[in-house]
Amino acid sequence: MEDRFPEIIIRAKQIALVTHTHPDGDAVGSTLALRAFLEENCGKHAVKALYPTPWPDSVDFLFEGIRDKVLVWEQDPRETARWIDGSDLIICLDFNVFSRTDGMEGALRGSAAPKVLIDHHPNPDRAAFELCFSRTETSSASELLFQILLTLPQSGGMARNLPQRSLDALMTGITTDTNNFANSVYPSTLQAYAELLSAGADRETILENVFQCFRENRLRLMGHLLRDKMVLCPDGLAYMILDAATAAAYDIRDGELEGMVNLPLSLAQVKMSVFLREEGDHFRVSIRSKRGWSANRCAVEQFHGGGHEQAAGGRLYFPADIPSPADAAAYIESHTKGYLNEN
Ligand SMILES: [Mn+2]
Repeated sequence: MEDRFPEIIIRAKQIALVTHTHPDGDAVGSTLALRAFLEENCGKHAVKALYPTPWPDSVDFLFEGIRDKVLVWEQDPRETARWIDGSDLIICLDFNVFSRTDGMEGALRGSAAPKVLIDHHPNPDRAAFELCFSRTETSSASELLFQILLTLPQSGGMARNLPQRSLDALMTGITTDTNNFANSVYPSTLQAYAELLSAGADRETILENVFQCFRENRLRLMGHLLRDKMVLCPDGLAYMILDAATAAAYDIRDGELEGMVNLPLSLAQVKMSVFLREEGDHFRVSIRSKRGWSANRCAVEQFHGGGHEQAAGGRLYFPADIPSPADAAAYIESHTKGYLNEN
C-alpha cells in the first residue's frame, strides 16, 4: 500500500470525492464510505461526494442525513464546479479515466489539486494521478477501499473502528458489484464481508433496499423485454434493445435497468448478452459474458467503452456508428460475431 496516503489526507483542507456517471452501488458505496471515514475518523468536515448524474433509488437509504454532503453535477453544475475548484485533494473512486465523469471531466482535469485513484478497472490513466490504488483482482472499489482503510492509522487496522455509515456503504458496494456474490468473488471479498458483518454492518437493511424495493414498472418492463424484445442468436448472442418511447411509457428512472442485461445469461446457450438503451443521440450499451468470452474486448473495440472482462459497457452513436436507431440490431449481430466464435 502507498504509505503517502495518510499524509496526503492530513494535509488536505477541502476534499472532493468523485465517481463515474450513472453511479451504481459500488460508486455510491465507496464514495460515501470514504466520506464518513474522513469525517468521523480523520476529523475532516469539508468533504463532499460528487456525482455526475443522480444515484439509483435502490441506494438512496445511504444518503439519509447527509444530503448536504453531496452534489450532483447534472442538477447543480455551478456548485459542483466550485467545490472541485476549492478542493486541495481529489479522490477518485470506481473509475479509471476522467472521461467516465461526463460533464465533470473538464473541471477535474483543470484542477491542480493532487488526485488519488482507488479503483478496480483495468488500465487506469496512471499519469493523471499522484497516487494510484489500482487492483483488478478484487470484487469492487468498495472492497479495495476497505483494505486501504484498514492500513490507515485512523482505523487502527480494525473494521469495528470504522463508522457505521462506512460499514453499510462498503457492504452495499461489495454486494451490488458482485451481483450478490454471483460474480467477481475472491477469498479477500468474503473476508472483507465477514469483517464488515462482525463489525456491525446492517446486512438486512442493505439487502432489503437493494433487492426488494423496486417499483412495479421495472418488473413490468422486465416482463415485456423478456417476452417481446429479447433476441436469441444461434451463435450464443442474446440482445435486447429498449427504445426511448418504451422507456418513457414505463416511466423508467435512472438505475432501474441495472441487472437487466444479466437475465439472458441464465439460458444455457447464451454466451454473451448485450443490452441497449436509447438516450438522446446514442444507445447506452451494457455487455455481460460468460467465462471464456470477453465482454470487455467487445465493448472496447465495438462500442467506445470498456470495463471488466465479463462485465463492460459503452455507447453506440447515431448517425456516427449507425445511420439510425433502427439499425442497432443489425450492428449488434454483425459486430459481436468475432467475440463469440473463439474460446
Ligand atoms: Mn465497481
